[in-house]
Amino acid sequence: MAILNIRKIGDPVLRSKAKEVEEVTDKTRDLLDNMAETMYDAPGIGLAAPQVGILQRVIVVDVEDDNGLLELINPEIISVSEEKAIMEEGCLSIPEEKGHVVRAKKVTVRGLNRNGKEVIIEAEDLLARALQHEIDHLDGVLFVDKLVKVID
Ligand code: GNR
Ligand code: NI
Repeated sequence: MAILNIRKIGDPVLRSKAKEVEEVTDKTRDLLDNMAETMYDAPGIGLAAPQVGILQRVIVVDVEDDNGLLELINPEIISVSEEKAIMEEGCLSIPEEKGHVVRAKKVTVRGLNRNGKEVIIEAEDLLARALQHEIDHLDGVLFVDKLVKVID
């Protein structure tokens, strides 16, 4: 395993669209392992492959709930709640910056696990937040694109 270099804002890879993984292979599983190690080392609650310079649709998330480490390949949001939530976000690729973002409170995500098997994740609150944040990274979208003003 290896800790990968996390790309920072200004690096064009963070603004590029990641490609679908056509076949889940040992290389995909190596990437997942290295991404998880990098996320835990950072530490962070999620990481998307473009953040380590790899334009593939691969994410890892661990919000320290019962799901433990979630590894998703080609993740897609297949439904979102009408109910929204506002939360302060940060991003390992944008150190020092934090800001409030409005997102769906609940999402359903479909993707492939490390064995290439389809999985469906029903998520709310912090897990839903992290999944939406990571899936945005796959499309070159960063939380700073979505900031809202709050009156504190
Ligand atoms: O570690 C992270 N924390 C976080 C907090 C609120 C909303 C989203 C996140 S994701 C972030 C790690 C990261 O940058 N993933 O892309
Ligand atoms: Ni991020």
